[in-house]
Amino acid sequence: MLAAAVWVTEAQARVNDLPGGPAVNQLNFHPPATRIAEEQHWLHWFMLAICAAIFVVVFGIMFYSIAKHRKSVGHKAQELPEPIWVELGWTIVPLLIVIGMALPATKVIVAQKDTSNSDLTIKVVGMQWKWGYEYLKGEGEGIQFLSTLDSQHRVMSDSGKVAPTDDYLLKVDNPLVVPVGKKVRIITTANDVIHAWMVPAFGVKQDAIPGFVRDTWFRAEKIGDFYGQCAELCGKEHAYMPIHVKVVSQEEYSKWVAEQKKAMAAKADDPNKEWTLAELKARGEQVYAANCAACHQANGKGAGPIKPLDGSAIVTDADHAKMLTVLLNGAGNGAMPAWKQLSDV
Ligand code: HEC
Ligand SMILES: [Cu+2]
Repeated sequence: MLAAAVWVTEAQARVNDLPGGPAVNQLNFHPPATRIAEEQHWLHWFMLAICAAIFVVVFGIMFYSIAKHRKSVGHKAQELPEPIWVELGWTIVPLLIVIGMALPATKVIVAQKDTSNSDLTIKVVGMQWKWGYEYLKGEGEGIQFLSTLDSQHRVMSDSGKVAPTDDYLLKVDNPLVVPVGKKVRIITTANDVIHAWMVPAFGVKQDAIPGFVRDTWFRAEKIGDFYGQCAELCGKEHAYMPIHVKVVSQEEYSKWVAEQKKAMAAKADDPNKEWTLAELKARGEQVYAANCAACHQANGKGAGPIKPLDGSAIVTDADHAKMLTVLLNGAGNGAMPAWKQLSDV
């Protein structure tokens, strides 16, 4: 009865399809949300059909011949003439098939690479282990933020007790917001190692390489939420850098930009401000909760190889330069990430 009860409650609390993300028992690609993704689907099935047809014909003839003309029923090996038309035939027909597949594929690849005339340009920076977004051009220019995995999801993953969650490990604090129907150029690069920015519903996957700049683009045709993940093995928390793109209407986008600008203006620190200790503490608590607590724990005690900050000789040292050096450059071969992106305050 206990087992049955567990089974029933588990059946009730099931994971459902995530629109714009993975589906339960998904076999095909994500439903496309851009023209490019649609073309990719078409190419995929087109080529699969050609390959399947060739497979059936070739193996059909082969197995038929093996079975029907086997030695044990009296067939003898035969010397065959090699007429030129056979040689030509089996050279030209495959060539035509290959060309027939390469032409439509090339058309799509060229379209995929055409990042000209974009309405919006966004720089995407891969970091161990989060994404940085910076709106470089178009409406929203100047907006800049980091996008990290929702801390609740990390707690679930760390504890191994995962409640059925449709967007498990795909939820972020700050999604990338873009307007529907606009051409968005994405410029990728990285801070530390190679990452890749991938959103399957858009048919987009682009490596983000330190010291290099690559680009790709998409024009979302549907309003909604779309999900992806880092697609280049980038270290132990590779699975914890999801991508969430929110496609909204033009009006909603303009509203979001206005709000974002206001929030940024409010957050911008007055360089002449004299900070009181209480203000600095409050500010530090926010920064700690958002960036450090995932590893060093909310109580600062750390865990395993993650050194405690509470009582640490480096933290309590009168010479703060030591602590700042760790903070700016990281430590333990990157186990403690570098935090150059934090503001001076
Ligand atoms: C990805 C996990 C991770 C995150 C996030 C993280 N740290 Fe660390 N931190 C570490 C590890 C691991 C060490 C130990 C490094 C070593 O081996 O020396 C460390 C060491 C430190 C030390 C040196 C402690 C000592 O006694 O040597 C300080 C200071 C520190 N971290 C501050 C921070 C602050 C402030 C933040 C947030 C802005 C932060 N860390 C975020 C993993 C992390
Ligand atoms: Cu990555």
